[in-house]
Amino acid sequence: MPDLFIGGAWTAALDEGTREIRCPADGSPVAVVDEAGGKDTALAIAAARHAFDEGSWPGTPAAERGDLLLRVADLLVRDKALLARAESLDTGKRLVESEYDMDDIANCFRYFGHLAAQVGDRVVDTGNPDAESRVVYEPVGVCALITPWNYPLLQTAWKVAPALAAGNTFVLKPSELTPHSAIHLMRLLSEAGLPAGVANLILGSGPEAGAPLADHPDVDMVSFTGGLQTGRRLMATAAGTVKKVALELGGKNPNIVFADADFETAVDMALTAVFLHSGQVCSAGARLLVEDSLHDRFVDEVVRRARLIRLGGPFDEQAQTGPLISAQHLAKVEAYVAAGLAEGAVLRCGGARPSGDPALADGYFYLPTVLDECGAGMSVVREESFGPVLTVERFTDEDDAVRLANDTIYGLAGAVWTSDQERAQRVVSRLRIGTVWINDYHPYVPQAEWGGFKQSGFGRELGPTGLAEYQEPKHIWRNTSPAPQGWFS
Ligand code: TXE
Repeated sequence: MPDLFIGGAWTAALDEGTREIRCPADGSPVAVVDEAGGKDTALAIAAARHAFDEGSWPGTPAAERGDLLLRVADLLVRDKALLARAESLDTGKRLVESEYDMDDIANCFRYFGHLAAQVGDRVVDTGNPDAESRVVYEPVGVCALITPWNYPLLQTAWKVAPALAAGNTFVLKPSELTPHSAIHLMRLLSEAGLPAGVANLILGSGPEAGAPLADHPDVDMVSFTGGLQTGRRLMATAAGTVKKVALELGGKNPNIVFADADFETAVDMALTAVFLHSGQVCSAGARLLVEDSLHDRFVDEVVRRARLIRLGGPFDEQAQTGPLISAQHLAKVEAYVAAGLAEGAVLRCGGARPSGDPALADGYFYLPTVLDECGAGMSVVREESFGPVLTVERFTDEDDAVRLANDTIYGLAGAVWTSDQERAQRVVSRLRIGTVWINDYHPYVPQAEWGGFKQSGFGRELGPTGLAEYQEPKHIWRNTSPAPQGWFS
């Protein structure tokens, strides 16, 4: 069966292009999927435009749209095992992590399903007895949703669920490396009763299948999660037609540990912060900032435990984390570590591909790596390596910690570890980042906004603002006693 989904029909690429997907954990073939080009993307945009301009979905009562999302949530739960397996084969991620993701994805659909019905008109008090004024929230139109490979269906759900809740139609372009959960989502949306043309799926490379989405005059909005360079390019392209743009471009997230932090928990979570999913997490705590007096003891323990982390494929139940997504990405991570060492960082552990375990030989594995004595000027500190690489910097006091934490072009997430709650609040209020954890790392809920300050992007996903991204407010004024004003008489 073909893999592109356009106007409610499964279709192959016009030029018959295909791509082979291989599992990053061992290189084994997963499937061959259709690979769209620009002409396929144009067809998908036309289908979404038609469904928006002529179809019933934008005018469907919000509560009914919400009910459909709740049905999708139930279908996601029903197909959790199948979806988790597909996602693990595409990403190499441990099956158990994919299973957690599927629960989060169903919750995301459930959250926006309920929220859809709660957003009503806003009556404005004008102080004028002869006027009624209200603001209604309409869908933006045709949305291009471009998503990455690290949390394929999760990132997709954060866009698809609010876009549908608000009454939009869309063209989804997932990462060319991880298409399978998106394909299955299209099936579930149809099964739940979504009208043809509302959801369209294009598979293919960014430059070929994705770029036309930012350019096309019939697309009203682009929501993108991915790398900074691609985000900059998309934003520049979208300017040509003044599209609405939302960007989530990753981070270089500080994990700040004061000497009075709970040692055991802070060490444990410093590992989770950076090594979860081998660092391929936009909010990864890749910059460890440790108070000087705690530095040696803390880093020794982090290094001791990092050496014990077991790597393995999706179905290895002993594995604690998996491979990187591709050979190209592995090479990028290696280059960052090499640059860090050349610039004076001290390698405490890792810094190499694993050797000696035949089960890892054909995958894109990289050992958990700790680089100590790093400085803010190093490229491995400033740029997103997006791998299992922890850089360590020391700080002297609160001001120094805040200065180092904010010394980055990014501003997505970060954490503060201290037993002094007043200090925690002071530091949090000075951090220029979108999500801050106090004595924790990584939790998020669909009810709370997610997104970045500075070059981590703009716009928010999740929470009420995550729905508002996909709405256009329209002010309607009604003069209840029309009469000439005589301004020009
Ligand atoms: O991302 P790209 P890549 C960061 C991370 C990583 C780097 C590059 O640092 O090493 O980005 O990863 C589509 N027009 N993040 O190359 O290229 C592409 O097909 C339209 C952070 O994988 O940004 C895919 O669907 N679309 C991040 C999506 O953009 C284009 C998650 C993301 O790919 C396009 C992933 C174009 N011209 C990587 N070029 C996060 N924020 O979580 C590419 N794409």
